[in-house]
Amino acid sequence: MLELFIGDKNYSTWSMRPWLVIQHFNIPFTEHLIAFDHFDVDSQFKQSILKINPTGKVPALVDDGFLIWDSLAICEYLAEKFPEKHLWPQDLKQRARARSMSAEMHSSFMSLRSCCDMNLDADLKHIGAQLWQENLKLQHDVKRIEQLWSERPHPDSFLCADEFTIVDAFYAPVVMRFMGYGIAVSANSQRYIDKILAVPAVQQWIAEAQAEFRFVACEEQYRSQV
Ligand SMILES: N[C@@H](CCC(=O)N[C@@H](CS)C(=O)NCC(=O)O)C(=O)O
Repeated sequence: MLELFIGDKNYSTWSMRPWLVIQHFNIPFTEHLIAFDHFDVDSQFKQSILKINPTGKVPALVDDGFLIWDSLAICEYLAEKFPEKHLWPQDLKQRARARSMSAEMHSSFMSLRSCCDMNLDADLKHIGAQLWQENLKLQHDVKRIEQLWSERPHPDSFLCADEFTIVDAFYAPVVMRFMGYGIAVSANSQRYIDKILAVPAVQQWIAEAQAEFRFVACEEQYRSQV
């Protein structure tokens, strides 16, 4: 039995990625949401997740007692466990490209990640406009992402295949950030954004984030209590 441990859907981008994959590909799993309070060692969150994952982070996947941690390793494990579901693109080169892009997401875009936290509940367009003026590194991150998105096989395809694959799950939280902070993108990028927003698993994540929303101060750079 697969058990996926995640954080608050409003904030947790790393949880969102494997959750979208497991949900989109209809893989049976049990979800355990470990609510964020803060990330100090004495937090409720740490007390709970440390019993499952010694890194003290989400996401974590437990398969009949066997732990897999880190979003990318979890997606790789699912791809190997369910080869018939084609979680990566079937074309060799597109598969390599999808892995390159996922790894780049995993290790880059520090400005976007640090100043534009995902916050599905918040409209932060005024903050986004200000950040855009002041932060050249943010502009650089967005430009690189738009370049990657523009190189998809067809304007109407997902990033590396006609179908949604792991790499799209890796960039879905970027779509959420662009929307929340009102980052203006090209018509071609907007086409990809619309495609991601039409994926039922993405819609479900957003709806559940809204339904379960809790204000978590340490995840809110730009808002005080709502
Ligand atoms: N590289 C890890 C990052 C995991 C991560 O940073 N998760 C955040 C939640 S989105 C977390 O658990 N933070 C707790 C902390 O930093 O103490 C992955 O891809 O899974």
